[in-house]
Amino acid sequence: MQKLELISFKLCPFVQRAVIVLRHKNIDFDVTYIDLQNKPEWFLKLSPTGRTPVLKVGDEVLFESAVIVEYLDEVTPPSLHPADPLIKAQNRAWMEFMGEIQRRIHGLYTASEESVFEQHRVAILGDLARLEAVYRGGTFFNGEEFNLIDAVMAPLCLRLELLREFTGMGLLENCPRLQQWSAVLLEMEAVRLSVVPEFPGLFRGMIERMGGVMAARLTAG
Ligand SMILES: N[C@@H](CCC(=O)N[C@@H](CS)C(=O)NCC(=O)O)C(=O)O
Repeated sequence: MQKLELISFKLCPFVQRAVIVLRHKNIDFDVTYIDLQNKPEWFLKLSPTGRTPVLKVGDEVLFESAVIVEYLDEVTPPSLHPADPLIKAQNRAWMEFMGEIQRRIHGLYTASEESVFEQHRVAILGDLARLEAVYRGGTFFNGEEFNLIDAVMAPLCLRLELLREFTGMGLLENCPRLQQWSAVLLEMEAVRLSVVPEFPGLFRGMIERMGGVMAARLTAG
């Protein structure tokens, strides 16, 4: 396989998707961290969107985390997708949906007004309830095997868990099946090793720096 280099930002949930797949499939890769507040010139030349993740495959460039994880999965069979085309397509649709939830969670950190914060919170609760309703109830989303959709869910679970720890806000409170799924995912080695060890502190620091409604809810510690 060609040499892989992942361009990462330590707090990025979309990068984390790719790292989980890389780790789960034992794929060799190099990682280069950048600061998104201060994007290097070389990164802006490489990335059409100016966003992480970017995966360099030899001299070629891939961007968009969904495309990156699908590529990684395809070049390292067996696939982490379910074989049935309809279930696979449905999984992809829910993976997109998870990206939407992630964007709303970002909206929670950045909201500086209670009303905006509340709008995001209610929307997230609605989205999570929809996901709870379609969850088939095995160890993982499709049953007993870890699939790509589980890799995409894990970064969300990590953030929801840290928000619960740091602010007491339990967004999964009414979703027992998602809670169980989240606990399984967060225990997996590929997930634990998909962020830097100092991630919880960095995450808390990011919320503090935003200085919004979420920052005001951080409990001491
Ligand atoms: N749809 C993109 C989203 C990536 C994304 O939003 N990355 C964020 C960091 S988590 C970013 O690079 N933000 C910097 C910017 O938008 O300027 C993907 O799935 O890769």
